[in-house]
Amino acid sequence: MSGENLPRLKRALPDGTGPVQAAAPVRPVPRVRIVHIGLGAFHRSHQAWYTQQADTDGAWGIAAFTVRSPQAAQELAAQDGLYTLVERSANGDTFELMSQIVQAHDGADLGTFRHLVAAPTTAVVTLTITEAGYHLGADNALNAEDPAVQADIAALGGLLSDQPPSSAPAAPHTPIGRLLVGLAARRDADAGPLAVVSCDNLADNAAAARSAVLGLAEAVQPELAQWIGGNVSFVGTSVDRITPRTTPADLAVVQSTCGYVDNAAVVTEPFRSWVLSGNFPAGRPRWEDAGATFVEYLEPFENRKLWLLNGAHSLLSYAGQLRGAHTVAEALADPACAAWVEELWDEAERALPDAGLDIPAYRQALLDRFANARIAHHLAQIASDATTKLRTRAVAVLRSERAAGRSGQGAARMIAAWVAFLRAGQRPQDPAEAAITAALQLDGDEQLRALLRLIDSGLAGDDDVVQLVESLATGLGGEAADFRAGTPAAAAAGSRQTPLVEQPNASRPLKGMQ
Ligand code: CS2
Repeated sequence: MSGENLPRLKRALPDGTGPVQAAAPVRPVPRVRIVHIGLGAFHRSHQAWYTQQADTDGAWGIAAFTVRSPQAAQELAAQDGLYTLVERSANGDTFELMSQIVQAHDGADLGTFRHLVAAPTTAVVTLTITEAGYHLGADNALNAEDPAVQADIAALGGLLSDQPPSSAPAAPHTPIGRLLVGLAARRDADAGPLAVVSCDNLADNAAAARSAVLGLAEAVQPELAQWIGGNVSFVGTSVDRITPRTTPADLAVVQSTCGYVDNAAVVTEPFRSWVLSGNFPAGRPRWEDAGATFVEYLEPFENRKLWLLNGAHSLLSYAGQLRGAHTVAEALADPACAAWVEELWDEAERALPDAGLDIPAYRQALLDRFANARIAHHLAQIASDATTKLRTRAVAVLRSERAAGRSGQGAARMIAAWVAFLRAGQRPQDPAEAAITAALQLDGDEQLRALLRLIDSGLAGDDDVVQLVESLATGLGGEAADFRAGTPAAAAAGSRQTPLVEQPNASRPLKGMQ
């Protein structure tokens, strides 16, 4: 179906006339009270979904900004913010028209961003800017050596200065840099306090957001840091909903089922969870009406999710690809990968408190979610930003096991799989890309220590950990070599995958990774 003659998604005009309204009636457009940074698929399947369910009065519209490419904003703006959410279970799909995002903007549109954050009606800023988007170092402080941070400090110095500029000031490019411009405008407008809600997979993401924002503000304008300290409530959250990148085949399914063209549709699993902790000084939607939970102590919930779900994802991503799998479901069907996940989960479970977490049920639910082969969650998508992800997903479990006198092999294998993946010539996107390249020029022990240092300096200095990771990485590297030699380890172990690492040339990227 070409779609040429099908209607486009558009909101109807208030009198019911005007552009084509291509689906179920759209509710009146809520005014903007939430500004979001990071207009990816996950925001559209998670926070936008919760807000739409909770906002029965139409009081909590979202204005969403992209971070890098403006494409998602352009596609969504062309549809008046409307898109279809496809909930894909193991048995079938359901389709829901989403209308909570009422404005979609290019993140480079700082004028609009500043105006919206400074509006007294705006009460909440939500973030899905990825782990790497905070530009924190291994010590969880703003990484002032990061060139993107340095460029933003220079740009913000000009932009926020009281002195008339001698030339047009440069604009910040990092999401935190842009957020700072918005917060400065809110201070200048005397628009009052608001909440900044991190929805990224970082341990204590409220503290991470606070550290990044205050670190940058201190470097640029200490009075702004002071204002933020007294007026911005950093709310922590644990967010969960597996949402792979939308494919052309997904868009075709929406088109043929719904009878309209939707270039911004999102496919997600039925499961969702949102646990929040913190204050909302200017109010918030009743997200609890949509199933979100508010807790005093977030840590056990976020660790359960980060160590079990995200930890298994990272382990499967590198080990699974080395063994020829493409997706999470494929990797989990490989008995060796499945056993490594269980080993990691046993370690993580020992590091988590017993009370109120029902880990056995959580583990079983994860196995069911991962096995949903109708959700094609590509391992290559998960592989990016390893240095920030592994810091959150592996280090605490490894430390906890070692403190108890055990090896921590399950968590160490996650790190070792990344090392073997790099040694096999793969280069997933990473904020520490230059340092990874430099580390890989080194040999043996020095190389491994340099790589470990990018995740956690303590690991790099622990001889036993270095030895353990080396022996695990060497084993996993052998499996990659088996693939190249045509004897896939996973196939030999009874899995049905086709090998992904298929070229003897180690510097060639994996298929589908560019
Ligand atoms: C994944 C997450 O890409 C990744 O690193 O582990 O995006 C994961 O799918 C979500 O956190 C699920 O809630």
